[in-house]
Amino acid sequence: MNTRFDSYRETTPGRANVGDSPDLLAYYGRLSELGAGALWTVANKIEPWQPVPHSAPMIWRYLDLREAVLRALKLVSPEEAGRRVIYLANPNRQDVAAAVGWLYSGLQVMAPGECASSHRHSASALRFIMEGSGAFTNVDGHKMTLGRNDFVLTPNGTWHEHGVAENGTNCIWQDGLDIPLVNALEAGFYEVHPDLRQAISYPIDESSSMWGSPGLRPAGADWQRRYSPLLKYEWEPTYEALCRYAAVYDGSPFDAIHMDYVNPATGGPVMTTMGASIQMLRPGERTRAHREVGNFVYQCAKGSGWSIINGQRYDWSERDIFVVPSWTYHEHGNSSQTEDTCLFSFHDLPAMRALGLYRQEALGENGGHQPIT
Ligand code: 1HN
Repeated sequence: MNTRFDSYRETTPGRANVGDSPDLLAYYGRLSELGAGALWTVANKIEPWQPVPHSAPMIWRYLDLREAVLRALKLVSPEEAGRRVIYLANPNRQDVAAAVGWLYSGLQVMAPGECASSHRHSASALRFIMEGSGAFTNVDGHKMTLGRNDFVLTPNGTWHEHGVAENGTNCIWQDGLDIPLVNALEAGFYEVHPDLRQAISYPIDESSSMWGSPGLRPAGADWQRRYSPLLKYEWEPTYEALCRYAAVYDGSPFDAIHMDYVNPATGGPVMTTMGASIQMLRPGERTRAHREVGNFVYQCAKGSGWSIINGQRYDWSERDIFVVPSWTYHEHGNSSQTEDTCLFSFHDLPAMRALGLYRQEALGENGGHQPIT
């Protein structure tokens, strides 16, 4: 047993600063027998001055990962595996299968004619389509066709199944889930659909037709659920929105031309725990460094660039995925002088905001910290 209890001592007034003594050690032993402990032995550890992320900043380069992901096509079937996914393992978060913070991410691969079984769970999920044609997903009977850089939701509690049409090609998409968070909260349920398949209950792509026109919503539509009625955000209008924004504004000094995917019924985030954003850096553009209470998984959707995360440079190009842990300074740059670059990201900001935990801070001009709100 570790008999040193004073290893977290701090001298700042207001912090725990109790040295060990034979009497105290005997006392801690007695407390331990009672299933109790003295707060001052752990207080400085469990109340850090600021967030201490356990996750490492990481990059997964598609050039390396793609071939390994495609190999899974021959090694396991969707029937055997349930879902044929290669997950992104942060070395410091292996125990909870998180890519960063309490967020999971993986690359799912399916061949033409394959379909994974329908299921639902307490975790919320999203997908960003990386390559291939003919992919589809069916969410509670809303079947959607999926193309490159489309962003699609499978909110918690919805039945969902994915597949690729017979006349399609091998498809790879990024999955993002809050499953580590839901598990940390000990709130997760999982069910396989009794028929393994679900019916198509609406016209194909009906949610886009109904809710996907910018600035317009169906008059009188009553949407009471806690997730977006728009389930698919297509790339063409998304990219067009970025270009139109970039034509009239400089954008954020920290995130350039930055837009959130939103629930068109509320203007709020697409789901309760996870949100998603898209940002554009114009040719040669470089952002200022800031940090936020929140965890981010980025995928380069177009072009190439670099990010400096906690002082280290990570170069990325199309389809590379990288993560920025909570309260970690980061800045992004476009490495091209002629082409724009776009970063898709998903994050836990809706959870942070709902819990009143969100903050951000800019890196000051002379290395100091300059709070911003
Ligand atoms: C899930 O439901 C899917 O539906 C993919 O394709 C990955 C990882 C953990 C838990 C559920 C899917 C998942 C997942």
